[in-house]
Amino acid sequence: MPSPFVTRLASFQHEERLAVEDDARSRTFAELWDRAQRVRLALTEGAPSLEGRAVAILVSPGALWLEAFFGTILAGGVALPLSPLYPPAELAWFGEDARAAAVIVSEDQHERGALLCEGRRVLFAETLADGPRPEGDAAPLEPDDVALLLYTSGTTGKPKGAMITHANVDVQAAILREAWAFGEGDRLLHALPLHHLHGLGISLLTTLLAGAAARLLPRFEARRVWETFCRPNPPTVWMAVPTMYQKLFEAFDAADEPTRARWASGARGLRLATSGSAALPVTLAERWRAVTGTIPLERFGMTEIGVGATNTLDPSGRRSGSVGLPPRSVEARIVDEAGNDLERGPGELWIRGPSVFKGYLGREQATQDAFAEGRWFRTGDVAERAEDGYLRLLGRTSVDILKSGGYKLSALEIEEALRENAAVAEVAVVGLPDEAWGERVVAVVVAAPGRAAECAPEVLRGWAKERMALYKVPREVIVVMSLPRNALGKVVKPELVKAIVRGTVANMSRTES
Ligand code: MLC
Ligand code: AMP
Repeated sequence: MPSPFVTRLASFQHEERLAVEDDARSRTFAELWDRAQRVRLALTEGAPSLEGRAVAILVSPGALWLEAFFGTILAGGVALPLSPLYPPAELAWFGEDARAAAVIVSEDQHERGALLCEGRRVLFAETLADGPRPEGDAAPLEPDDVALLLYTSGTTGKPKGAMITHANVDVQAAILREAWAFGEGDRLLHALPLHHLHGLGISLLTTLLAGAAARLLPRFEARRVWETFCRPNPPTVWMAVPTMYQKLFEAFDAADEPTRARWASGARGLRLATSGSAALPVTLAERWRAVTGTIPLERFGMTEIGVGATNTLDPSGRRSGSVGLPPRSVEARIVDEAGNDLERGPGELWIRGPSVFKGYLGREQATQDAFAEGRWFRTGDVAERAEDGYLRLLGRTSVDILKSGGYKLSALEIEEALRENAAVAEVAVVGLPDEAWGERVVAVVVAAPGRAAECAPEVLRGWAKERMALYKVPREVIVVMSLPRNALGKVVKPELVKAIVRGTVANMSRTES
């Protein structure tokens, strides 16, 4: 059976409708298909297929990004989208872990990607589609072939590459197209990063595989988003993480009255505004209602499972503080620690369905551990179910998984990186509740003898910025004499969080960024 993802994309290949536009370029579906075919030839150099080899994509968001992405897919490659927010060494690590055979890079990212590019074929996004068009339509592909690799942080060490298949991509788009009534007339305003499922699968591919158009902004900027709501031919759909709503309201509050009235009127033109990746505070939902008349549609998802629950498209069925019901063909269970079903919970949420991923690349044990019998995926989220089935998320089973601005972060991964600094004798990374970011990453550090100066917040943050994605860098560093540990020597993180909130962490010097 051919790839349903490619078949769906191919069905739009003669459409002269707009598919994507950015600040510099626009492409119809026909142009996008034609250029992706040329990228395919550039990548395969005439071979029938890349045979599942990974292609790293380090390209700024826009039409060129999509050409590189679809070209990789049509070539039978596995797309590995990478973020320009990563420092060079981490980019290189992803390339190695995924065994990327080639890198597609945009000129503005070339310097950052130099280490990643070393020893690999390098193709420039700007000229990649300039060559001839190949014979035939695509490499031979099966539904179960891997289409993309999305790296996600877990409770152990380094991030893991989640393998998402052609069938996963296609069915996820179909489920959301149906649940959210996407049609060819829709126009998505897009400002999410493209190396995660929210920005790539849930918003961009759902839109394009519905035959609808996307406008990609180079980055999220609150004023720009409001203004884009108001332009001629305005967007019909907006998808965001809660922190974006927070930042939209900060800009709104800072604007003068006529501007606010104009922005509000633009936002009321959207037929759908969604929120996901982290809990949407009720206060933000209510502010959006005050401006537009409805609360955003909140839904729950995860890299490994796609969308696991969604509120209704009909605003009257939406419930603030709840993530709604599993969409068509997705099943949810709430279980206790022994894996027994609980009617209402709270307990761990398990998900099963056709959008659930294939496994973690090269990590068989982690893949096995992630699933319970019957291919139920253990989300690690704690949920409870209302009488009518609506799900509410209460937190995570692990204190070491944090969510900041919608990014999932591993406290252990950040600790490991900080421990490489010889001035850091001990470190515990925790998430503190934060109105704007959901959780704020805080590193509590014991300095090595005589090296406290190197652990001063701005010094340590500066050091960390060279080594981890900017959004992983602790926003706050607290230097203490010792960390609270239990009898087994394990840091008691809940105690630590409470002590920080109360301001009673012993002997500390504390500075915020
Ligand atoms: C930026 N910074 C962050 C951060 N984003 N720090 C912590 N957490 C974050 N999420 C840092 C910057 O590096 C900078 O550091 C400082 O904060 C100020 O940056 P900013 O300009 O105010 O932030 P901005 O660039 O506007 O970014 C905010 C944001 C971004 C909300 C737009 O975080 C974002 O795009 N989040 C989306 C994450 C996402 O897509 N998650 C989906 C995962 S998939 P300094 O030191 O320079 O001051 C998933 C499945 C599902 O979860 O269901 O959706
Ligand atoms: P990621 O691994 O980056 O895909 O993040 C997935 C995690 O984001 C989930 O396991 C949840 O913890 C969290 N998440 C996603 N959507 C929501 C939501 N609407 N409310 C609360 N948490 C969410």
